[in-house]
Amino acid sequence: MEDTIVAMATAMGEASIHILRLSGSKAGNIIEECFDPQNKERWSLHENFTLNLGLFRDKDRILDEVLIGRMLKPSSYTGEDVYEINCHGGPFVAQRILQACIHHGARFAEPGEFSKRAFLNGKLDLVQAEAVIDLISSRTETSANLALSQLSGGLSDSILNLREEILEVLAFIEAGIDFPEDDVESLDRETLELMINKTLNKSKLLLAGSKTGKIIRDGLLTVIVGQPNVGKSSLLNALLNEERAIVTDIPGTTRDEIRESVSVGGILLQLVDTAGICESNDLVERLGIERTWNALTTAELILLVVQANHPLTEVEYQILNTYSDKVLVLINKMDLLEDEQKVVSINDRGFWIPFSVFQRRGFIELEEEIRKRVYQGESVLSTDPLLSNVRQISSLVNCDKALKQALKSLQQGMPWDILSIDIRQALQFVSEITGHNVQESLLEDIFSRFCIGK
Ligand SMILES: Nc1nc2c(ncn2[C@@H]2O[C@H](COP(=O)(O)OP(=O)(O)OP(=O)(O)O)[C@@H](O)[C@H]2O)c(=O)[nH]1
Ligand SMILES: [Mg+2]
Repeated sequence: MEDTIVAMATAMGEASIHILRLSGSKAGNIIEECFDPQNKERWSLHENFTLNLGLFRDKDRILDEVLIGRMLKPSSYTGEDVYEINCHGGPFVAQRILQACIHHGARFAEPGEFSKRAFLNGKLDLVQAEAVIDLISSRTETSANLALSQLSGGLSDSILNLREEILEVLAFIEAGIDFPEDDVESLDRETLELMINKTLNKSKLLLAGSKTGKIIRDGLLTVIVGQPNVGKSSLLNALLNEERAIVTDIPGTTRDEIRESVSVGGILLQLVDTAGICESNDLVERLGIERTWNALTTAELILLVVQANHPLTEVEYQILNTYSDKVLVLINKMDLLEDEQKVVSINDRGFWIPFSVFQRRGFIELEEEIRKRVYQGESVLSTDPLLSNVRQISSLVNCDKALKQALKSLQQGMPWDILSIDIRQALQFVSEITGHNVQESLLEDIFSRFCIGK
């Protein structure tokens, strides 16, 4: 019999209420021993999903007046009998109730143990369980929506669908293995090739969407770069809507990296403002510039700020040429131009936006361009079920590799039992995503990242 577990589900500290969660076969007994319901008659009906007012006591000592939610198996979150005790806020009251539950036979829950039980009891798969953590930690509306859509099972369905198709391929191969190689009709080979290609198309689509999903979940590492004094820190401040970085008309104002995150068009940008790139004899400034160059290599998006009334410099060309596919050029200080035709020419070496921090010009275009890049034109929709979790993506990559290997083996005329090895591997990898086939150590690893009480 599983232990009965208890934990605070709300964060410690003073609050209007705290919620404790109790789950397991003894949960009902513990509550019976500690709870005096106000409406005894209704309580004794054992109705599911009810809230009940009463006193919580440890033997003769009354600890608090509480509201108890009763959620009985199998329809509760964990699939076991669950009671949620809403007590008055304040860590002292909650601690006393927690201790009373322990005295009466519960034990402290490990981090994520409620969700782990939900998984083991088939209430959630791993995609949904990991969506729970993402939902709790999401910081933009888009990432919350993505986590919620994963929680509701849309993504799991797509993965299960792929798994079903791989199972069909395996069944087809295994039926073929029963016959000597020569008897296998070439028609069968063609059918098999079609079947494998169909699974590959599915995994390709899911992988394409996962690039967007990962950015929605983790944000886009965005480095603001340019020569001194072009308005990089002004841009950072404008995006953040606060005077975060020092702005002056003295070149070389920013010397160290400044990191902040902000949502632009629903996409979380992990912004890095950097020291302006130039030749410098100042040691501190030189070290700052070195950091700027390093930041460019890891950036997922580079906002190259250039000045409208200056021609492009060698350094700016260098950045454009080296990182062309991740650079977006903002031609700042357009307000200084008398004649807009004089805008610097950058010869189509990337996308550029006429910009002015002072006039708040170009911000909408910037937002649109970022969204366009993240959503890969419109080939990925924000409503698609997207993979976003690194673990899940890496399992899908491995599944995709195994499928490609199977296709190659087939085309090279390998015997079918060799093919079945590749397909079995693909099946193992796709099963890991939802948790159809996982090792205990992976589960421990996943659920230990949850908070206590979840
Ligand atoms: N006219 C005009 N001036 C601007 C604009 N944006 C910024 N500036 C001014 O340009 C000067 C430099 O701005 P910063 O934001 O400090 O420039 P920076 O690129 O961070 O400079 P460093 O940190 O020295 O590399 C300041 O005086 C700003 O007020 C703009 O859109 N138009
Ligand atoms: Mg600056």
